[in-house]
Amino acid sequence: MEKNLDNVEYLALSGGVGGAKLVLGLSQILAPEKLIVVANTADDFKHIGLNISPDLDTIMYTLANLNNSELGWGQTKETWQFLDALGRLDQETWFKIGDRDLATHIVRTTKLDNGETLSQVTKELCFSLGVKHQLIPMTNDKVATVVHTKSGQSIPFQQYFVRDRCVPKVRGFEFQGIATAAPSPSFLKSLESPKLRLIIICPSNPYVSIDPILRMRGVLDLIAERRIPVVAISPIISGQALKGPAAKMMEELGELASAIGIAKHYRTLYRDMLTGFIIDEKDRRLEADFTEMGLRAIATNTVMVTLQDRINLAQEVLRFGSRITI
Ligand code: FO1
Repeated sequence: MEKNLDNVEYLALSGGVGGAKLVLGLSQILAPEKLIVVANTADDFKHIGLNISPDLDTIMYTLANLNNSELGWGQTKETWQFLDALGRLDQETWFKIGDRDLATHIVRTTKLDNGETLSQVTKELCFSLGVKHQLIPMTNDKVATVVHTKSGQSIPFQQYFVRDRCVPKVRGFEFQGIATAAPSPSFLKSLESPKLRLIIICPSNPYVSIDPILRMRGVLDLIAERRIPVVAISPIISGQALKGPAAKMMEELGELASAIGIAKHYRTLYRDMLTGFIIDEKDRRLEADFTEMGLRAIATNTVMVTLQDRINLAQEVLRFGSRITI
């Protein structure tokens, strides 16, 4: 844990797998009261009667040391008896819910049905699993990503992502409910906290993981008012996403599939919000292009294979953030 007792907070905005890796690194060097993690919930959906929150769960399992490192999602030491039984009952099994993971969805669904908010439920689940750092859903309201494809279809996100394996070519995204969704109270509190020192945009998919968080009512204005550094880490290395469809989406949307393309995306949508950008050392030659854009960028290893890689990147992010003056 960080030794100095500075009264500061760090806010990390994250999607699932890639973001969770950096969040784990941050959690190793920041005390629980100093790190607030806000997760995308636009991937959430109702499936076979259950409320599923994939990004919240991926981060929660990662912080609880329960995540399935092979799959990237779900729990470790998972078994699939429930899914097999579901198949025998002629139900859809494209979305794989493991036996251990099932418990989480049942508890969440029951508590939500009993009138608790997603924030409350997440806090209770985290407490039960021994997660000390603050994990918060971006909103307690329903926001649902719909993928508009080039063939004219509109597909709910998980069907596009899991069932259709991201094969359909994308034309754009819609976040149903975003116009009326309120950021969750703890998210707002964190954005307004005088202790907030740095906002970290995790190496998550900008289109479907980070955009929903930033596009909720008031979020961008609150960030602008704070005048604190906002540092993003590129999820694209040498034109490729380490995991997931970000690079494919960029090509299909006619954007440059590179770290520069990611920065341009954030710049176009969010004006001057971004103050610093971290790229992988393999993209070091792009540093000059960032300078030309008027954006401070540093290159470092962003491929997080080991726990030490996650901690090193987290340290680099905090160091870089502390050097940026607004
Ligand atoms: N991703 C898959 O690719 N296939 C699955 O069957 C699958 C099941 C699943 C179950 C629970 C959960 O919390 C996540 C799950 N994911 C699965 C991951 C998830 O749907 C995506 O990675 C995210 O929505 C994208 O961030």
